[in-house]
Amino acid sequence: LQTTDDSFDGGYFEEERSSEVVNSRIGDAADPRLKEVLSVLTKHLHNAVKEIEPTHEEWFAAIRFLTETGQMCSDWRQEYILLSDVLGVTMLVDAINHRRPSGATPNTILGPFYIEGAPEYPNGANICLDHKGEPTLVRGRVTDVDGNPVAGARIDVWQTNDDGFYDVQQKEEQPEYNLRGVFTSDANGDYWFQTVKPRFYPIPDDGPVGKLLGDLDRHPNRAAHMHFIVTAEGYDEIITHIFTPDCPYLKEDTVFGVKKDLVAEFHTVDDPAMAAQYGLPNPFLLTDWNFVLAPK
Ligand code: MBD
Ligand code: FE
Repeated sequence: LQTTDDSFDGGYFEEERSSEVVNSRIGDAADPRLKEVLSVLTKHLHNAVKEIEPTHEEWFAAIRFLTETGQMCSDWRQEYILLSDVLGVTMLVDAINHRRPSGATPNTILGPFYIEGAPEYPNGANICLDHKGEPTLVRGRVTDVDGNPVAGARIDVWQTNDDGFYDVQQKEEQPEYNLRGVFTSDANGDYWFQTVKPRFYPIPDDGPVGKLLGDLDRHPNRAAHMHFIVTAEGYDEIITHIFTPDCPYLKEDTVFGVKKDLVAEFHTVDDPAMAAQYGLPNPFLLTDWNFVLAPK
């Protein structure tokens, strides 16, 4: 066997061309997209290792971190999504996939706390079932990019309670489906509901990703937000948030989810007649918020 022959290519490991050696093993029957993905990943991973020059111990620590990240740290959560979130990759993937026409409501991060099957309510209902926090009326219109109302849009909303926890994080303390609900825009495209002003809170930081943030001297806080998924027949699904304008973490959201166009206003309204009309205490907070849907 003439293994020193120049025509024998790709077989031997050489530091200088290490990723090429690895990538040359990919066979003709491989799916072309998989081949592209793995070739690029291998190239950049090898370049990173060449730049970092890890010791064996450091490389093993990296593998241990990734292994821990994949363990279930509660009955429903492992931490790869959170890792992607805090490294900004989730927002980058979203940006690449949702370059919407200007004027349409931008997307932001979905997060780990969405659950399907929240109660469907008539407009005006109060999603805050534990009665803690500052009462807030959220109201607005769903339109297309030309400003025409979109009737029958489905508005799925969820947020933390006034202590900064989602219902699923506190199954003992909070009523089921606390601060979750599904509303439908009326014939004019209008929707409205009652909730409480969201507060900033730390992403779950008891696992490997929280430890990494600590080691990096990064805080774990998300800017205060309300989540929405807005869908309507024929339009691009919107997965988004609204943010409060006065949150100290607005400019340093730990998962990079804040966009300028998603910061709402929360006005104090002192108007007994309006409060009575909506069944709110007086005074209350008012957030006017429209959703603009782009065609599919
Ligand atoms: C959240 O509530 C959230 O919205 C995201 C994106 C990540 C962690 C917790
Ligand atoms: Fe969230």
